[in-house]
Amino acid sequence: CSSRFVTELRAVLIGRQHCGKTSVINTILETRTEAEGDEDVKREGFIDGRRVSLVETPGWWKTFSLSDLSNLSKQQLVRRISLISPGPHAVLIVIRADSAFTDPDGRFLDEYVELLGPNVWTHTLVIFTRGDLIKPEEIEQRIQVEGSALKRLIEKCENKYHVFNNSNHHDRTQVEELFNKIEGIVRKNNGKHFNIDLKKVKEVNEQWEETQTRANSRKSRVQKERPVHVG
Ligand SMILES: Nc1nc2c(ncn2[C@@H]2O[C@H](COP(=O)(O)OP(=O)(O)O)[C@@H](O)[C@H]2O)c(=O)[nH]1
Ligand SMILES: [Mg+2]
Repeated sequence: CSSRFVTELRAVLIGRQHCGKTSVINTILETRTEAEGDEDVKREGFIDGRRVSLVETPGWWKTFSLSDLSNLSKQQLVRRISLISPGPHAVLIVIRADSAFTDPDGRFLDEYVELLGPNVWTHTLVIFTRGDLIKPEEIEQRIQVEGSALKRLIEKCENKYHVFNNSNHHDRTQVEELFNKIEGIVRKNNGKHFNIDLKKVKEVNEQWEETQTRANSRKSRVQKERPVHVG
């Protein structure tokens, strides 16, 4: 296809816990990983002869409010995004098709996504998971509801969204269609990825290392101070 601007496609997935981020990566890469550890957050594969790198960012619980977003979760987000240096071509916002998207959900998501930078919205696309549990026209109708948080989100993403069914992970058409939409994002941005603010990443990494060092020295102090029982 003549619109192949880049030889490698990099994307990050953002969304609350259990919205289906890992499942989307599994469907795209035809894998079955369930691990949640840090070692599995970046995964790579080849699609249609092109390298694809995907990073899963930390999720949050439905009941989270903006004030719960600790500095630690912000650090984790930025650290994980930095795995996809020099920056993602697409930011995939994952939400469940079978549950309501409320005003607080929208406000939280806006703030979270904008931690990456105010210009991020030209790279975003919404993936609705659990497409198997709803009728396709239902999503269309919900997106059209005037003044709704969902309509606002989709508009911010310049009407780019895709409905996914991870329970039918053999359906490659849905993956091809998703990549056509991601291609659209790449074209619109003239092949340029979203620039990670490297200064911010460096700051976050330094803070992270400081926290780790402090935690480690606390741990070894506690171990030293623990009385040793002999016999
Ligand atoms: N029926 C159905 N279940 C899904 C779909 N996508 C994800 N799930 C289920 O939702 C749960 C959470 O998915 P997971 O990918 O672990 O979410 P994550 O926490 O965002 O990584 C798992 O039990 C998945 O099997 C889908 O498209 N259809
Ligand atoms: Mg996951």
